[in-house]
Amino acid sequence: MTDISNLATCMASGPRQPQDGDGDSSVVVDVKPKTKRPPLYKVLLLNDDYTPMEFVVQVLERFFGMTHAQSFEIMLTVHKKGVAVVGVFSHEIAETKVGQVMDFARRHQHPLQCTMEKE
Ligand code: TYC
Repeated sequence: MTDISNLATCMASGPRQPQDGDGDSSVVVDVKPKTKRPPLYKVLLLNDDYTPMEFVVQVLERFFGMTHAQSFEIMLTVHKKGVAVVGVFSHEIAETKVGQVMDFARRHQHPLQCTMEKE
């Protein structure tokens, strides 16, 4: 990083420093940018033998904003492969989605499982 906006000037002084006439010496050092993108989390839906397909489709429509056709497609992927990523979110949003799905499934007495993992 050599952008001038990312440089810091350190003032040093002492008997053995090279002099620039004003009694101090200056050293320009590179400073790392400190902004980092927040980590993202995949929300996963897991297959089971008991949750009705239409319930899973409803979950995907309701909590992940998918159309009926998209929801049906993802539901079938989970049914056939065992698991699918249904969205990628910040930690807080992913946690909220997982909680909403688990709560909705529990209230309807279905064993549907939803988890999250760091991308
Ligand atoms: N395997 C379920 C059935 O045959 C359907 C299902 C799909 C369940 C996706 C969970 O995440 C799931 N009724």
